[in-house]
Parts: sequence; structure tokens; C-alpha cells
Amino acid sequence: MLDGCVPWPEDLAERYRAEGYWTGEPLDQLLRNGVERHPDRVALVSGDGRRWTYAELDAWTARVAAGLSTLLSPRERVVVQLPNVPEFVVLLFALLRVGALPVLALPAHREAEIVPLCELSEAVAYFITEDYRELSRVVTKAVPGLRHVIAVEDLPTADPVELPEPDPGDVALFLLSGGTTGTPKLIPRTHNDYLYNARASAEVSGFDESTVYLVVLPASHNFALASPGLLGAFAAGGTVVLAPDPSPDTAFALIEREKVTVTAAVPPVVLLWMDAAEFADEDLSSLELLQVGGAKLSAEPAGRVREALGCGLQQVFGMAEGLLNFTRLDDPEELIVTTQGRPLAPADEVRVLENGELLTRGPYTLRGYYRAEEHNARSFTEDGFYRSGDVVRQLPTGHLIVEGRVKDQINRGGEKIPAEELENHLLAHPAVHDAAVVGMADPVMGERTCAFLVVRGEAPKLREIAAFLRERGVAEYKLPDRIEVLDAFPLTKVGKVSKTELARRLAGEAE
Ligand code: OOB
Repeated sequence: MLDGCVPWPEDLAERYRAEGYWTGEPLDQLLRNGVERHPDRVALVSGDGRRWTYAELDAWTARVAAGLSTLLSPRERVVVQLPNVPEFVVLLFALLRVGALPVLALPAHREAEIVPLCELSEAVAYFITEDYRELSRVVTKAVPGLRHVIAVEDLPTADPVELPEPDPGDVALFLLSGGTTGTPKLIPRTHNDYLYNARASAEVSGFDESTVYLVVLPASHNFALASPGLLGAFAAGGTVVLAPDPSPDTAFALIEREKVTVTAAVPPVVLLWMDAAEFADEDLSSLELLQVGGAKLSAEPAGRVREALGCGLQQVFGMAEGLLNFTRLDDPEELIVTTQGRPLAPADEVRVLENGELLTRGPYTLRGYYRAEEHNARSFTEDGFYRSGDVVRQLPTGHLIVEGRVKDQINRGGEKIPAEELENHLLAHPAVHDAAVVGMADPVMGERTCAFLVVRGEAPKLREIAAFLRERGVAEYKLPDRIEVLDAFPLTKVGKVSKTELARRLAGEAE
């Protein structure tokens, strides 16, 4: 495996191969299979209605791979920050063929996220759309190692060339961790593990050749990418439709136009869709299944999905680090509505500690973050279990109910905010003496962000804090929804800021 990554120990690797989890194929194989089996079926549809068959997508990918192969070498890292455009799909497959390793940033990220990512990965290229030109100028100024900034409106192409096959045991791409610390964490996903991730997810979600999957979440997020997401849809021989945004207007129009059968969304989007469907004129009858995850969907709205949208529900409790839990399509309604599913693979090992903390290890769960030795020592047990930071209860059926978390992170409608990272940004404000960021319950978002501050002199207004953070290049979704100024923070017995007490104050106020 690439330097800076932690490989699986040989005995487990042997088991995962012997039991068929790791097939020894490159991730790109799922596109190649599609081309062989059904070249003329539609593989990809853009929001504006352009479409590509499997053969056309493959041919386009081959030309881009050839074009990129003169600029990039195998194992070099590149940061990819793209909205849901067809070029994202082509670029991803092309990079896999070249062997360059994409680091998948989110479209919402800004300078404060992209610069550290480039530095940590020593990225040599940054792929954007023209809309991101200005951001890219700031990034290139800060990161001298970036050799290329490439807008996908003019991806380099050339006549197809033979390219060496990657080692399937090695890294295929890097996903971003939701994070809990002040610096980003990169998750290496191998060809073997991610191919299993996509194929097995597709199977458990009932994907087949008639599947029309609508990508509404950012395509670079693990849920929309491979759980089962667009890669799962390709693996099953289905069609992928790209939505530029998750609004009901956009999504419903695409569901009707393309006769979408399945899509995946975070809870706030599901709530919005259920409200909008009441008054919508679009025909949503093609929709068979709505997958919901990223944050907990409560039982009450979960129980209304079938009636409101006329489709089945599948809860997905996943993480970019690996482990995926799905309710099964034939589970009793009660389990589908009240649980977040059970592990995907028979080889997924789940350990629930006394406090409910979920630990896991398995054929598609990382063994260590990239270049993060110190952090890895804390995030994994001696025997390689990943400490998810989630607090769960496991039913005798194996289904998990997510009850909370022990990690210092805010889950704002599925978007993850590492508390320490935001606190560090707040501490840079001249009027902020101390900062503690806590989630507050919210009926739509699940949680919103409250920043408790101890200040010097006059307390800054929320508006000023937001402007200050934007100026620093912090992504919009990380900005606090509220600030509360205190004279001093409540402390734990060992003298640390008691976030439990801060959260209790917010909860008390809500009652
Ligand atoms: C998905 O991945 P990430 O990496 O953005 O976030 C993972 C974390 C989990 O550790 C958990 O805290 C939370 O998001 N989470 C859920 C959940 N799904 C994710 N919490 C409660 N209920 C759920 N259904 O969010 C992700 C990756 C692949 C598939 C689905 C979600």
C-alpha cells in the first residue's frame, strides 16, 4: 500500500480474499464490465438532459485518461472539487486508469478546507469547474506544490493509450472524514475494498439493470458515490442521473423526466420533499426506493415516507471510514422505520462498548487514516477496530439504533463539523478569548451549531462572526447558527470545558 497508509494484516487480508470480498480487480472494472455486457444501454444522464451510453462513457474516459497520463503519474494525489456534473464521473474513472489518486473534496469547501487538504496530500493538481476559478487562485497562491489547476470544461484529451493496471490492493482514492480534530483526515480506499463496497451495497439495495439512480447529494460523498450510489448503479448495469441540487423543484422534475427508481438523501432533504410532494404536480410514481442516511431520521417522519412519496424506505447508517448498515428491503416495516440498519458484510465485526460506543473492523473499513500516526493511535484499538465515535444499541436481529455519539463533532443535517476545527477558527478572532462549539437539537436539521464564547471587551454579533469566518475561507455549512457569550465555561472535574453541561443548558432551554 501507498506510503502513509496502514494495510490490513496478512491473515485478515487472506480471509477477505478467500471469502470473496476482495476480487483483485481494479475499481474501474465496474465500468469495463458495463461496456462489455451492455455497451448501448444509457449509463449517465446530466441534469440538462445530455446522455451517454456505457460505450460512450468508456470512450470519453479513455480519451481523458490518455490526456491526463502525460500530466500525472501513478500514485500522485490530485484534489477533485466538482459539483454533480458528468465530468466528475469521467474524471474519476480516468484518474483510476492513470493511477493518480483523487482526494474527493466537497463542493461547499473553501480555502480553509482545500489548502490543508492539498498540503496533507501533497496534491499536484486541483480539478475544478470554471465557477471555482477565484477560489483556485487563492489556493494556488498558498500551495506552491500544485502543478496544475484544471477546469473540467476543458479536460485534456488524447487518442487512447495502453495504461498499466493498478495493484488492486492499493489505494484507489481518498475520501474525507467528517473529522473531529483541527486538521482534515484522509481515508484511503483501496480498489478491492471500494469495489466490494459498491457492489455489495448495490445488491442489498436491490439495484439491477432497470435501476435509474438519481444523485442528489454531492457525488463525492461516500453515500452518493458508492453506498451504493453512482458506482453501485454502474455495477448493476443501471443508469445514473445527476441532479445539480437537491431542491424539490430540481429533483422532482428529474424523477419525472428520467423515471428515476431510486435516490439517496439526508433527513432534512427528505422532510422538505415530503412537504413539497403534497403540492407538487410532477409524477413521482416511478420512484420505488428512498435511501436515507448521513444523520438520523426519526421514526415519526420515517413512518410517513411511504405515504408522502409513494415509495419504500431504506435507512443507511454509514461512514466514509467504511462500515455500512442498511435496513433490508424485506425487513419488517417496524425495523425499517425504527432502526438504522444492520451491517452490510457477514465479515463486518461490530463491537459495542459498555457506554454504547460502536467499534468496527472489516473488509472495507480503514485500518488507519493517511499520514496520521498519532491520531491513528487514538482512533483504533490495538487489534485494529475503528472507534466510530457513534453511540448505538444493537438489537438481537443485528440492527443498530443510533442513539448519540461520543465524538466531538456536530452533525448538521448530515454535514459534519469537527468542533475543534471551528473552535480554532473562532479563537483567531481578536475578541474571542475562548470558544466551545456544541450541537443544539433542531427539528429539521437534527442539529444546529451553537458557539459558546468567552470574549475580551465587547461581544461580537453572530453576523460579525459569520463574516469573519467567511473571510477566513471557512465553508458556509460550518458557520455557527447561534453564539452565546458566557463569563466563563463550566468545567469538568478534571478542569476541561464541560460540553455536556453546555449541551444540557441548551436542552433545558428547549424544554
Ligand atoms: C455518511 O458518512 P460520513 O463519513 O459523512 O459520516 C459518518 C457519520 C457516522 O459516523 C454517524 O455519526 C453519522 O455520520 N451517520 C448517521 C447515519 N448515517 C451516518 N447517524 C445516524 N443515522 C444514520 N443513518 O454519513 C454516510 C456514508 C455512507 C452512507 C450513508 C452515510
